[in-house]
Amino acid sequence: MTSRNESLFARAREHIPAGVNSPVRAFRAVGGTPLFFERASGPYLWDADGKRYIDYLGSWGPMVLGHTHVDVVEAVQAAAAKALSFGAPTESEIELAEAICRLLPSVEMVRLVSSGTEATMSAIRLARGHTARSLIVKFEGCYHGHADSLLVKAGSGALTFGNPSSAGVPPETAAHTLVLDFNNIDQIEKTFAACGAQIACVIVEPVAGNMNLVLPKPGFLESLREHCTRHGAVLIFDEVMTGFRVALGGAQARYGIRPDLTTLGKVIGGGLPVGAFGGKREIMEKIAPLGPVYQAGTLSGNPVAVAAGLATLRLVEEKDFQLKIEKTTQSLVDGLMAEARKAKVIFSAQSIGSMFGLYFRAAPPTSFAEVMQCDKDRFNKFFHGMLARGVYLAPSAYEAGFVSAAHGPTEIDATLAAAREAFAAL
Ligand code: KE4
Repeated sequence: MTSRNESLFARAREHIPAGVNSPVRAFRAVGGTPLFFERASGPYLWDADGKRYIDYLGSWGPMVLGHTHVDVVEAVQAAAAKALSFGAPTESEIELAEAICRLLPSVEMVRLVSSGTEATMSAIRLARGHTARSLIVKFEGCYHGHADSLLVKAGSGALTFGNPSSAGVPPETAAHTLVLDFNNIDQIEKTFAACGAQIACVIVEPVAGNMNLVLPKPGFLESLREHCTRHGAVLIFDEVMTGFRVALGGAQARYGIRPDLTTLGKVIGGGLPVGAFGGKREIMEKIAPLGPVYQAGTLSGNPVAVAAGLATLRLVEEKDFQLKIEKTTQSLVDGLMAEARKAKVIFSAQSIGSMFGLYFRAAPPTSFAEVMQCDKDRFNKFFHGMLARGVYLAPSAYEAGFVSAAHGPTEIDATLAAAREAFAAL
């Protein structure tokens, strides 16, 4: 009998490319039929066939509180009852800007947009306008959204489908993007020595989450800060995923590095479309209409989306929020490694804040090359083994996983029970 997921997928493919509005949702890397979800609550999702799953995707990061948190839903309902959109300034946008600047001291001024891609695209243009330079530096396997300049050896869906450098990006555009190896300090030194005076910016995921989870090696982020300062290049921390996830103040607080610009998304919208870019006042004042770098958006700072973001940040900054969610995430990772050991499966895992990485490799990878050594086929089998047992992981071996504040011992125990069987079946 055809499940509703299967019939919806067939219908979706009629009018939506591959049946999805974002490639990595299509299950093409892991195989099988993507689940169509109908509702969510706390740590749980229910699909079109009414089956319940423990959710470790959290909409790719935004749902740090868990789904449909009452405070967020009520804030959205109240905002929507007053207006859906003005296309004009509102007090709530000031409140969100003030919250971001308070929680991220490196951010003195911030502009709200509607996605992480808009945030990084705008930050890159701002860095180029501020420095009057064209070259940008990114790292292989890092994903910063789908702006042309950044779809060069990108991570996430681009990596998942083996087309890290997208078609449609003119060679002359890609030529301005230098791609280095994440965690390779020697390459940073050589690149800046060779063309430091032409580099507008370095954009980095301070903790990489789009080639699976890869942590920065000691000295890596420090080296970026030192070389950008010395050569007058803008250091952009893309914290769309890590912001309010790896620490309340983001990876920049955890690692004690002060970037010049920061990009945000996901959590600051609480599930609704909000992105942001911000940083040093002297740079941000180059943005139109104050300065010559143009950037705009019809729904930037949308009152309903901002209400969801504000309600989320209020809870995220509550005392012990980060500590509790970090402990839950660590217990998941420790438990999974214990189950893999019992099943004699070559597996490793790690977490930082409420992000985690699972690897069918003896030790967590520290570079893109080491990520490529992970056994992708085994991940895919494990993914489906967990899905069949009611646990929803990211449908790609090149994505990080996420725990929410709504996950507790019940969910962790159920997940480990499912993993015990899924490891045994590999
Ligand atoms: P969006 O345009 O998707 O809101 O943000 C782009 C982006 C920028 N920077 C980082 C570090 C990101 O992780 C992302 C988006 N993340 C992916 C998942 N790894 C979004 C999922 C998808 O593409 O559907």
